[in-house]
Amino acid sequence: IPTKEFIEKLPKVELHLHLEGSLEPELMFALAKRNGVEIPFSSPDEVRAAYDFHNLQSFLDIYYQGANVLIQEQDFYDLTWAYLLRCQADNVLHVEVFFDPQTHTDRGIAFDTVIGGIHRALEQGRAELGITSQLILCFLRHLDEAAALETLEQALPHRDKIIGVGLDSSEVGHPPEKFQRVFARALELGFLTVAHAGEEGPASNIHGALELLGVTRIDHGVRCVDDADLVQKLIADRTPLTVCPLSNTRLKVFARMEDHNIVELLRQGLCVTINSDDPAYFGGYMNANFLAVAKAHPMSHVEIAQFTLNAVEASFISPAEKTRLV
Ligand code: ES4
Ligand code: ZN
Repeated sequence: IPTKEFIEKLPKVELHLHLEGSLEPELMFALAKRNGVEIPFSSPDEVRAAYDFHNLQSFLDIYYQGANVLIQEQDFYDLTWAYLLRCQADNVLHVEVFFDPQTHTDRGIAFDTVIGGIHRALEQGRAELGITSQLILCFLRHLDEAAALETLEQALPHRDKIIGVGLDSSEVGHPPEKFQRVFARALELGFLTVAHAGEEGPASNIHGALELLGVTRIDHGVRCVDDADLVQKLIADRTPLTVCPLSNTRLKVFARMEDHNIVELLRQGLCVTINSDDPAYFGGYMNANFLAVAKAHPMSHVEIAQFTLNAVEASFISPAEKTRLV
């Protein structure tokens, strides 16, 4: 049985991480003070105590509230840099990270401020830590498609910094078909596409994301098991699923890690990967997610390493760059 040391030393690639979800309570407090933003907590521990979620929406409400402390370009830099240092600690060599511009532009923060700080930290991570990265812009699916189209327009001056677009926030009630036009436009512009699907929503959202949004990767996707034909198609096409184990147990997608289907999906031949989603809110970065899965599901060393091989296969890096990682 693989040891903690094996998991810690295993090279890793993270493909499902919301930068706003890496905001640790300590940094939230420091930024609230620096920016004069009121937060309804008196200590970082009090913030942590409030992280008791019963579903996706109860988390999202607190996650959007936490993001209110991010105001200046330096704040977005500090957030991203802190995440990259955690990547270094967990032996994560490459990351493809999400950001939610609408969470900030809707509060009057300029798109340029958000991406400026994030990009500066990612470049420093490449130069000083040797961590390569890509940036994925996510549209908030609880907002309308016109707002997503407007956000895509704001991204165009930064086309060179963004590899793709994604879809996140409340899945139930906001299916992929709502965003068909904005994804078609993004594809025309040469962006890759991904979408959260089959996290809390039905397997039909996975099908919809693939057929209507042209996605090359599914974020979460664990509810694919409700549709046997879909599972066969995902296996045949090697469609990657970016699964987030601690997120899924914290948000009650699965009651216990022992009930999680990730290892079963791996053994069926799906291209499943392990990711941390919103690590500051769900209790762990990459190593913690690997360890939680390995503890609940005895696996061989080869099976655990397969999660990394799958992530390299699923990543948006060039074939030449992939050889650096494997
Ligand atoms: C998210 Cl776990 C999750 N699901 C959907 N949208 C999100 N945004 C941030 N975390
Ligand atoms: Zn997510």
